[in-house]
Amino acid sequence: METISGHEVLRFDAVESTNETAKELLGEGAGEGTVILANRQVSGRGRHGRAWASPPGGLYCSVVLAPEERFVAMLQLLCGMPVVKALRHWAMLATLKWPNDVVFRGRKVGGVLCEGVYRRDRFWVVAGIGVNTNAPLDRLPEAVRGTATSLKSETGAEVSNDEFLEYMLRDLDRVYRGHKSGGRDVLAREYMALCSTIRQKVEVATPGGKVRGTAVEVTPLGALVVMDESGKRVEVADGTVVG
Ligand code: BT5
Repeated sequence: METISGHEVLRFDAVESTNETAKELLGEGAGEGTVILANRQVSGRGRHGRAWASPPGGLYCSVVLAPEERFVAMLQLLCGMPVVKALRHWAMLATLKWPNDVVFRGRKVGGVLCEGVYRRDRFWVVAGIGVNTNAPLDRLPEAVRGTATSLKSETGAEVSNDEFLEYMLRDLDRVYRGHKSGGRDVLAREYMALCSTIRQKVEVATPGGKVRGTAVEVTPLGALVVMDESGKRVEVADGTVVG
């Protein structure tokens, strides 16, 4: 056990999924700020039941947060910002693809899976973050390889996952504190500045069908606003940008 930037970091070699470990530990008394870190995941998860390939070399962590439930959608988006900031610090000009894919030249380098859970009579969010820092691309499944990249393959330099985590957690602290104290409008603007989906023509797959148009903004509650072909503003709360 040790502490990075005020967080308690619990380290594991292999877990099924750091999000699952975090949820188990929440049941056993873990609290806000606990970080679960693993060298690899046997069944790392993405959003909507998708998988997250987690070979050794990448960074796989989950952070326990305790936000107000009604602001969770925006918090999910904001959790991608520290990843982008850290990648930029290590010379990779990554951006966010709404909601929280981390991409570089159209290839995915990281992702965030936030899950809300009730434990010990209150609501928590487990923010799972995966980054291909030094993950060897040839260890990713073939279907993913063509659309993925890593910090190491783009910059040629191996980064210390501990240093990367520390940088990320420090920025997450800042974002999380701002979010809790009501600075959500400012953070939404900061998010938009890092988000390459804004001003793009997009096709968004949503639970209610496809939405096509131009992405114009992200609301302080985290929805993507798309101006469709007829000029109507459509707010998309949950979805995946497919084109
Ligand atoms: C995400 O889902 O991008 C969220 C990924 C979150 C992973 C972290 S790791 C720590 C924590 N514990 C977990 O179990 N999960 C979190 P989504 O937007 O659904 O993207 C998933 C898609 O990304 C897959 O369907 C693949 O196409 C692609 N993909 C999977 N593994 C990848 C990888 N390592 N690098 C790049 N792309 C990948």
